[in-house]
Amino acid sequence: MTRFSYSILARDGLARRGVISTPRGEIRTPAFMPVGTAATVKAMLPGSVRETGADILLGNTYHLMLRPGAERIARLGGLHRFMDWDRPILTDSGGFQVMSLSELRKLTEEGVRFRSHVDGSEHMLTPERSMEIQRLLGSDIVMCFDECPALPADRERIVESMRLSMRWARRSRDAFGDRPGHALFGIQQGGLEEDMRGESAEALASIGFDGYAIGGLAVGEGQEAMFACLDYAPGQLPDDKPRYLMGVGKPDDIVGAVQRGVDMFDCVLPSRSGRTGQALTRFGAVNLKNARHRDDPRPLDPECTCPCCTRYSRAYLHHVMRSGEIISSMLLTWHNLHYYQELMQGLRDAIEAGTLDAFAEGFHARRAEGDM
Ligand code: PRF
Ligand code: ZN
Repeated sequence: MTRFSYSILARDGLARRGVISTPRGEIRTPAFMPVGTAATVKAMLPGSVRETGADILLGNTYHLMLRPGAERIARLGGLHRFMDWDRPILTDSGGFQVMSLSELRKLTEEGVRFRSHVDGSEHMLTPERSMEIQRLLGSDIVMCFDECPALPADRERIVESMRLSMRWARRSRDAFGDRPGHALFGIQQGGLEEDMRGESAEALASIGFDGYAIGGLAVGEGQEAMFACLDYAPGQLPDDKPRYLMGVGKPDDIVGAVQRGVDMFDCVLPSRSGRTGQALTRFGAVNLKNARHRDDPRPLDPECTCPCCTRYSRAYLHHVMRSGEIISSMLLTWHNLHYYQELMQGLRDAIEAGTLDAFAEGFHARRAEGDM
């Protein structure tokens, strides 16, 4: 059986072009993972998500444990079967979503007790329960149970929270056990404090994981502060394992993070903004609800090969968006995910060719020109 493995195929500066091998298929890195929170990438069939070029999806412990329940999904054959996606799935561990979505949270050494945002029922998540849920789902890449403080936060709060997350990382590792073909990723915390990021990286490396995430960023600090942290954080993590920047980000965040040595990303932006009429393109964001598109026969992006751009006019997209038609979400989500995957392919090709800086310059120049 294929074990979980990662190999670096090429480097350009700090950036890496690699491949993660799993029993469910390969993940080309740098990789973008579309978000399938509730066992669906909203408005897309799994086959369509694959057609955009996605190798792996992200699922959420928090949402699935509340509805329809991890044990139910396990009885129905696991998450891959349930949602009809047979390639790799990475699941987040729940702690981050508890903090942002649930009510009446109580954080202790043991874990976090909270009320469901769905029906108000009471639940407890611990590192052990999170590992069990992710096993029941059949996740290929399991994330450690961690805590992520919102920024700005006091240094003392950041330090205490990071150390708690490192104790939880140890418990996550112990509870996960040895599961060939499945991977467990540790999550670095430590806010914007370089020494705390360093302490966190050392704690994780000494436990030993199949990959390492950078958590606790994109939580209100802004791109400049995030990049300042990414100037050192990836380099503190083991070089020979994939590095995953959680919940990031906008296209320019991804380009900058790849240049700083990050290999994996996830973000709701392309799917969520598609549903609100925002298209992400080579020229930046385009709002299809804007009246300037009403009579425009041109495609959204004449160079894009997605079904939205090859078959429909801006006028049509404007009309279905304004009318609240379901196809508007389908088409714009398709385009946005296609754009993200094409960006990742461009980054991978540029790293292989040793032309990443020129690629990034061209990327920024086209966005500066703006929409046609
Ligand atoms: N931890 C976990 N999931 C996350 C984050 C984190 O810090 C973030 C922060 N951007 C997004 N998703 N477990
Ligand atoms: Zn398109």
